[in-house]
Amino acid sequence: MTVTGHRDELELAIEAFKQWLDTFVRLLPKPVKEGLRRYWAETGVVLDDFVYERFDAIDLLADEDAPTLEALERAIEQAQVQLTGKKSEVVRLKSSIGKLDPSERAGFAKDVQKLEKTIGYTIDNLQKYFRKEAESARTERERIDVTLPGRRPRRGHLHPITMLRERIEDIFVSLGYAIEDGREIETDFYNFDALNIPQNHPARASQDTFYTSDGFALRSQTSTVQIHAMQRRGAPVRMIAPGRVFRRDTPDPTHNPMFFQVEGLCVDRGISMAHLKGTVAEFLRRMFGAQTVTRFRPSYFPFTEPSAEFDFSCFKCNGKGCRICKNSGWIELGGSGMVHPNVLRAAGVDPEVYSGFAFGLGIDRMAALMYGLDDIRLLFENDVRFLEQFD
Ligand code: FA5
Repeated sequence: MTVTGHRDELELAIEAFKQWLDTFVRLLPKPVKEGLRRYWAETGVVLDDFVYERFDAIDLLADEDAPTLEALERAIEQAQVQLTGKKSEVVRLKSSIGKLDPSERAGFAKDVQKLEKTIGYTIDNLQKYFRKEAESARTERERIDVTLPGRRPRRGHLHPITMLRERIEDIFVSLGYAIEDGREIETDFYNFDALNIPQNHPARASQDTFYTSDGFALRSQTSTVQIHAMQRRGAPVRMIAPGRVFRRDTPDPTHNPMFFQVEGLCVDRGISMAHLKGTVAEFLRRMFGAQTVTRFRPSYFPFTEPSAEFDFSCFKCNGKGCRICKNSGWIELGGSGMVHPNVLRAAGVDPEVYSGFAFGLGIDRMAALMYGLDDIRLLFENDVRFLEQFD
């Protein structure tokens, strides 16, 4: 076999290496090129002339477009594999030496070795430099400047419903009420029977109440806690129970299938409707100001007798009529009444000895009114841009 074809291939391999160098050097910003030259001078590295020539070439890239030191480091690693790795042209040429004419073998082998050495040495020295530079850039980036002001963690705040719930709790605690925590999943006994809701009452239907697959109800009102509280504490008892309730209501600006209520219960000897009215009126005065007026309207709830719904004079216009109270001067807030004797009995309290009042109100609609929201669904969309306005 003649050496001519092999010589051509060797030339091509040299050309490929020079081309790689060309492309690589063009990526280098001026300060990096200068840094490299200084580094070679300091460490006494001497490279082939054609390497230096390329470093004198024009800068094609603006400094700000230059790749990062890490990217250059990676590019050199790739070149190392490509130009000197197992599948490289140099290795292929080396393995073909044996097939050559013995007279030409030694000379060709010398030239291939020279190329291998040149590539290896150049790449090795480039690699050393970029490793060192990338490493010190990393250290510089990660250095902690203790004189810099700290990065403040973004402070969150309570959800508007939680803020309102806590205000309500504070008022009732100051009136001597305990806070009860109820269950969200209930048996029919607590959700309906004990609350004097008859078997055929529409609230029991699955169109109105959510049921778990094994027949438990998601409580549709916090009134269920009245029963738990009386069973647990007996009489007398004074408690409020804030919590989540669930109804199969289609979402709209004033309805959500999940919302918050606060239940209130006071059972003792001689409790009358006057205590109910006094308590609710005092709560609303503390909530909305001393000028707040409360009114009660006859109503019906299976678990209270008599029952009443209560409204308070609009906190915005003081009863004159405005957009918030829809010009009526009043805002509806919740239901109330004297605890039905059947309810007391179901919870193990003797209605001959004790009487009590109860009330329940929805917090979501109250929050919407207070914060001027025209849609209570906003409260559950969890959009931070909305929520962060309530700080
Ligand atoms: C009740 O739930 C009774 N348990 C209240 C009660 C307690 C009466 C104790 C007597 C004694 P009502 O269904 O009206 O009542 O609901 C009370 C409040 O919940 C309403 O005034 C309203 O503010 C709120 N509410 C009702 N449905 C929804 C809904 N889908 N989305 C948001 N709020 C609602």
